[in-house]
Amino acid sequence: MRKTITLQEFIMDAQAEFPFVSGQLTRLLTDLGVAAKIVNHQVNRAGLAGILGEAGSENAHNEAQQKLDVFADRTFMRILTAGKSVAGIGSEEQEDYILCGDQGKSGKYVVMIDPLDGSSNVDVNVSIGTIFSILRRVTPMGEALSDQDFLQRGTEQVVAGYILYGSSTMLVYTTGSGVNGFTLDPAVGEFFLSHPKMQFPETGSIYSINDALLSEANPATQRFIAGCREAPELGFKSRYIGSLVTDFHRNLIKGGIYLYPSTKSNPNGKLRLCYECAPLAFLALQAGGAAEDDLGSILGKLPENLHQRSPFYVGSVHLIQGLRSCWMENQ
Ligand code: AHM
Ligand code: MG
Repeated sequence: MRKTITLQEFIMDAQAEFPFVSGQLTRLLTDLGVAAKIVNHQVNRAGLAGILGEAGSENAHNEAQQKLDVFADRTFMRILTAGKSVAGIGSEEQEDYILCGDQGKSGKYVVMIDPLDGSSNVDVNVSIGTIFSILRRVTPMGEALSDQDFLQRGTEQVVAGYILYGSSTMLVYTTGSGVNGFTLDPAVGEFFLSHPKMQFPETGSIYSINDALLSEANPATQRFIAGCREAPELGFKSRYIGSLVTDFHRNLIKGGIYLYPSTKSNPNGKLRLCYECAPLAFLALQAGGAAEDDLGSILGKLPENLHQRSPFYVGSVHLIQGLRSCWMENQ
């Protein structure tokens, strides 16, 4: 019988390979797994919130009922700040970054997080996700954190991952040596390794884009999508859920490309560099895929502010190369 490996065992085994590490990262990854289970529980009963909530305003613990994205944000904040290994957190839900403990003077790591991505899909029961990125602090321990701890290039990520609240709940992450996926068994409340060493197929037949943006999108994107459509022999399919984690995860397994382009009215696209693009780009590269913005590498991009937006193209390497050729033709 195949041995099942839990997320916790996997994290501990990885730490054992590096006996010099302090264990703070292990603790942090474990905390993310715990927070994921709590948020998952709440996501699963989202449809009942209006039925089971007291007059829609209070839950069973006499706490005000929160929108799910606020709930997710607070849950990750609470668990990560309690863990001692995190010095600061940047969240898509918060205007400014949060310093943990004493001005973020201790704790080796900084977490960037989109607590509930695609939350407009909650009301219609469509899969949603959490995206996270872990950076090493650059300010010396003992000093208060500053902007530069949060505004780091994607290449500096120590860990990137996502949680997909779908027909199954999965946690997928990389520490820079491959990508592994874990599926939550709701009966035992444990994540089990289900997708070891995930790899983007080199090519694929899926393109994912919000079609309504196309007439406004940059010419390279228009040309690439026209190429997919005008060659039926290539068998392209359009698949767009509008929930980034879900679209990314499907393309990772089946092969495909996701595009959120620059447009005339939004030259920086929509997605956030630190919480969405950089972590998924790091995962993509670790899984043998590719990720770019309009100009090329997205991981080398130094964020100027916490909530900076960026055009984003991610997926199978051949498809990203195809898109790049369309950019070249435009020059
Ligand atoms: P959010 O962080 O406000 O949820 O927005 C991000 C989401 C992504 O999950 C998704 O891919 C994209 O926005 C969809 O945008 P659009 O509706 O413009 O296609
Ligand atoms: Mg988001």
